[in-house]
Amino acid sequence: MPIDATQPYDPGNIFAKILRGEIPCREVYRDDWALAFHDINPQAPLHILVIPTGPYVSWADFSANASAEEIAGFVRAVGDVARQQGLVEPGYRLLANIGQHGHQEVPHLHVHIFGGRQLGAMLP
Ligand code: DGP
Repeated sequence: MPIDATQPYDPGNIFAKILRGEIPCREVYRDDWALAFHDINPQAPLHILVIPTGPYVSWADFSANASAEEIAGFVRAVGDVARQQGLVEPGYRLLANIGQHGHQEVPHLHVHIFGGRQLGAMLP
């Protein structure tokens, strides 16, 4: 079920539990600003989720309320993960589902990284 992205942050959400180490994940990257791990239901040969370490529901929440340092650190981490995974060439796709119309299911901001094969043209 897609979430209402205007809800207050729920510290019991599944990605908050992963951040706290209460639920395991296949981690590929962690720093002060971001955690990256393999998606449990991969839609491409490489499907990684990158989440900010801070408590942000959505892009609107993050962009309005995170510090410039958090935003820069998160954006840099997404690029670093793609680079570390060898995706810069031949390329990859970033996707963030936000709120009900975006079909966001987990109420902690996350960016999907898809790669490892030729992806199709993106349709809404
Ligand atoms: P969405 O909110 O629609 O952008 O997608 C959420 C993604 O999170 C979906 O691709 C599946 C993934 N996911 C959900 N629960 C878990 C989990 O417990 N572990 C991992 N690794 N991924 C999860």
